[in-house]
Amino acid sequence: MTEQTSPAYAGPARVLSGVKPTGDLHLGNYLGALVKFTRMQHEAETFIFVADLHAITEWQEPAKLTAQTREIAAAYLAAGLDPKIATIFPQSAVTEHAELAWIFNCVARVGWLDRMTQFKDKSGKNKEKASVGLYTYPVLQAADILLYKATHVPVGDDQKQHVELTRDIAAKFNHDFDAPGYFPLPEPIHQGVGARIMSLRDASEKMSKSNPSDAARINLTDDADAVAQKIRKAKTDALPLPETPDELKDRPEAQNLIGIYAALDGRTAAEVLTEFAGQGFGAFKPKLADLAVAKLGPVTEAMRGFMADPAEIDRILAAGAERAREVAAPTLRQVKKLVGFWGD
Ligand code: AQP
Repeated sequence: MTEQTSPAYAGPARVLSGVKPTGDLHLGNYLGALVKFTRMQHEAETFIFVADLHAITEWQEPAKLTAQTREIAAAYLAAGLDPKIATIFPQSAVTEHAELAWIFNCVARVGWLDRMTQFKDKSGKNKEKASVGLYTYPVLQAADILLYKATHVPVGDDQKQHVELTRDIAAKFNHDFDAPGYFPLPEPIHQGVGARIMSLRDASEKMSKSNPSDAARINLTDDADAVAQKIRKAKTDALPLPETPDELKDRPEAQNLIGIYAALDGRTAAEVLTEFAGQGFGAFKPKLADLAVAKLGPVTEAMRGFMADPAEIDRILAAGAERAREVAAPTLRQVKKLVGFWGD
C-alpha cells in the first residue's frame, strides 16, 4: 500500500469503500470492487459499507431496498470479507455520514461539482429532473471516506474523480478551519485489471446494474447457463485475436473480453493473448465462459447460503454499524468543534 500524501496527517492506514444496493451485483462490481476489498482487509483496518444513502439518489422501491441491502452484504461475505476483520455496515445506520455531508456541502464549491462526469452521465439529457442528491452524491462520498479518516479507497475507474474531489474537500477543510493534517488526503486504489469492465452489448459503456438490458452484464446471481449464454452472445468483431494488447486498441469489445479473462484468471492481457493469439471468438468465448463459471460459481453459491439466513446478515450489519459508530462519532464531534458549533 502506498503512503498517503497528506504530509501532516499522522493517523493509521485505513481502507473504506462501499457498493450501492441498487440491483444485482455484476462482474464489474466483483472485479472492480469486491475482490479488492477482500484483499485489502488483510493490509489495513477496513470499513466496507452498503451505500443505501447513495442508492436513493435514484428511485428505489422501499421493500426492495431492504432486500438489496442484505444481498450486497451477502455478496461481501461470499467474496471473502470477514466480519471479524473488516467492519461491514449499512451507511444509513451511522447517521454521522449525513451530518458530515452537510458540513462538506458548505465546504465544496459548485464549480467542483459541475465538473463531475458521473452526474452528467447519470442525469443524461434530463438534468432538471435529477434529484439534488444525485448532484451532491460526491460530497456524501467525501463524508463517507473522511468520517473514518480513510487513507485508501479501492474503487473502479469510474469513481476516481470522486476520490480526487474528496482530497480537495479535505484540503480545503484543513485549511479553512486551521487544522493542518486533520483529514488525510485519501488515495484511490483503482489500477489494474478489472478496474473498468464494459457492457457485453456495447463496449463504450461500463457494465452497470442500472443498464436496462440484463444481457449487458453478468450478475453474481446468474447460474452457469446464463453466464455461458451471455458470453456467447457478447458483441464481438469477426477478426482473430492478435498477439499484443496494443493491437486491441481499436477493438473495444475484444479488449473488454480479454480484460475480463485476464482479471478472472489473475493474469495480464498480454499473457492471455499469448495463449489465444490467432484464434477467433468461436474458440475463445467457450473458454471464457468456463473460466467465468469456475470463478463465479462458488461465489454465487456462497451468496445463496448467506441469503438463506437473513437474521445472521442482520446481526453482522448491526454489529458492524456499532463498530463504525465508535470511529465516526468522535470524528464528527471534533469536526463540529472545529466548525464552531455550540456544544461540548
Ligand atoms: N463496470 C465496472 N468495472 C469496474 N468496477 C466497477 N464498479 C462499478 N461498475 C464497474 C465499481 O463497483 C463499486 C460499486 O459501485 P456502486 O454500485 O456503488 O456504483 P456504480 O459505480 O454506479 O455501479 P453500477 O453498477 O454502475 O450501479 P448503478 O448502475 O446503480 O449506478 C465501485 O467501486 C465502482 O467503481
